[in-house]
Amino acid sequence: MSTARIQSSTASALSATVKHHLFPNLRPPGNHLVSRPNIARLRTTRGLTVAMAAPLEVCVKASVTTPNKLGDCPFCQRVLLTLEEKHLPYDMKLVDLGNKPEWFLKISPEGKVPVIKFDEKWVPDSDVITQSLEEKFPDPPLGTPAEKASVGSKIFSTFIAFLKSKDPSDGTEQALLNELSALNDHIKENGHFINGEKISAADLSLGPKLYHLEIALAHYKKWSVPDSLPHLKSYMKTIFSKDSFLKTRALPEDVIAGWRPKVMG
Ligand SMILES: N[C@@H](CCC(=O)N[C@@H](CS)C(=O)NCC(=O)O)C(=O)O
Repeated sequence: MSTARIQSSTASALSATVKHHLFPNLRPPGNHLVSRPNIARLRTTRGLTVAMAAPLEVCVKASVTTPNKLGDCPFCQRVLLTLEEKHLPYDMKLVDLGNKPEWFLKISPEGKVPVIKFDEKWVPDSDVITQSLEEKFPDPPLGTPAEKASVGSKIFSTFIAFLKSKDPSDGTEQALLNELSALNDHIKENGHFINGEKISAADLSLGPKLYHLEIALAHYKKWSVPDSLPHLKSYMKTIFSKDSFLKTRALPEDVIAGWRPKVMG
């Protein structure tokens, strides 16, 4: 890896690397599943040479409201959250989905984000990407046990149906409330997160979707999660205030702009 490339890595990449260096129990990225370890050497300003993971390149949606900001794709945030929670350095490439550049369509023929580069190959789809990250970089483990992996999985589709609905008596609000209520009960019984005390992949998938739900329904429907679901409310607050979430969340104005076509449609 060239010095220029190392210098182009983000501050977040460096700080994540330093975390690895300071906490040796956090295994550095790269294990037997990685054919070419993603490791480089970095000479720090103090003259120390430390092992540094080469940042993983990841293409994500760009903001439509503010230049050089991350956009409102919940699948991209899911991948970024996974990278953050695993303390992996990454190099984010913002893609204007309204005017997709040629280089992007070459690596993502379907024109979708997120895509990530593993071993010189670009891989799409947040399900596939997060699963691969778990296999390649198992520490800290983020897997959700199979029996809990689908908790909350109908929330996004019921949220979209309610958001698009123009008929208050079509049952879409109740369908969403039923799903939210089931999640509230699950959190009440299981702990702070879907799999108990520790955050896991299911939370990292659901968190960005709940963030979209909160912003879009407040804006377009003047609707908010009822006080009768306190465990869900505190679950959302806990996830939304995590450093990893604050660092990777979309701007509320982008979330609002992103859902406008669906609401108007
Ligand atoms: N199943 C995919 C969905 C990805 C997806 O739908 N991404 C949207 C942005 S949120 C996209 O790239 N859309 C293409 C476009 O808007 O042209 C995943 O989980 O990664």
